[in-house]
Amino acid sequence: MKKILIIGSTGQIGSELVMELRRRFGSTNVIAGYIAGKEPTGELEKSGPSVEVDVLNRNSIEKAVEGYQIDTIYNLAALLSVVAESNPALAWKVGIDGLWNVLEVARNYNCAVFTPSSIGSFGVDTPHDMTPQDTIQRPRTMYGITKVTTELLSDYYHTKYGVDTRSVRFPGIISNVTLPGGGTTDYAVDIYYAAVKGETFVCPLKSDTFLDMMYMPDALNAAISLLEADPSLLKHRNSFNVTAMSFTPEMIYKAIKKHIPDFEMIYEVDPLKQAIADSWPNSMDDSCARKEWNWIPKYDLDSMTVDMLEKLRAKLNK
Ligand code: AKB
Repeated sequence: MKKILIIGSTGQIGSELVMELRRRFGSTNVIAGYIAGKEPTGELEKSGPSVEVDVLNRNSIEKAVEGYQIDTIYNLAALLSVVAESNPALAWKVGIDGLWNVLEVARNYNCAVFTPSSIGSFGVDTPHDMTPQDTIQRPRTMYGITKVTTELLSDYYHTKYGVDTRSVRFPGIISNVTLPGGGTTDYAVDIYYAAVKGETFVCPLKSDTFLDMMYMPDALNAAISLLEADPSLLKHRNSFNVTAMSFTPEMIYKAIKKHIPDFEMIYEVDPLKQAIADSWPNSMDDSCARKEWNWIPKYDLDSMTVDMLEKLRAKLNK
């Protein structure tokens, strides 16, 4: 049976990934790693073991891996794109020094490692429509620079030391459980909260800005399926394009308005977010993931909207 450590378990992806892994692999086999001040609470805390792990402290990773006999690490410690631009030094430290610590421990203890990359690993010179799996990656944001480095370093540890590293380039992820913090694609989560609360949504991106997106159940499935995939079928490792839908603010607004006809949205474009979004793909080609490990998303914009509105109404008592 697998023994899995999730580093960054209380973040947007981590909080739901822990629960899904516990459902699939058994509660005691999935250890929620957290940093001081971000301890698990509620179901996350009650449903299984947790341990303090700081990616910047190699000993803490080693102690957890040794203590729980871990064979698989999901390394989710990172700053999102907008926050990374306001603190590039910290983004590098957590994203790359932290990854180096994780990879060293993985090399010594023979662990598989999943570290997500992002659509942020692409840049203005990348072909924006149906962005190919293997193409030019010259991001100009610190977030993007750390993501490209993540991909390269993870591949390096695989080819040089045989560490089983695997990764996907996540698009914007939409969920109704834990809010993202400081990303360019956060608007696509915030818009649902505003709609359910009956508020006018102030959109920080231009109406025609296309970005790839994915509903959380598909994102969790991508992370888990890739680590379960037969390694002999993987021609790529770090990192696979994966997407489920591509839409603009106007399109998501209209999808919500079908269910909440009074919903209103206005635009106040944030220049930093817009510049970041303009440098990212409009849509990615994820055919390699589909071919090499049978990646198939379940949700599109309309089915996600139905589920998001239902879950948020229950959560916010609306
Ligand atoms: C962000 O907007 O920073 C993230 C991402 C797409 O990587 N959600």
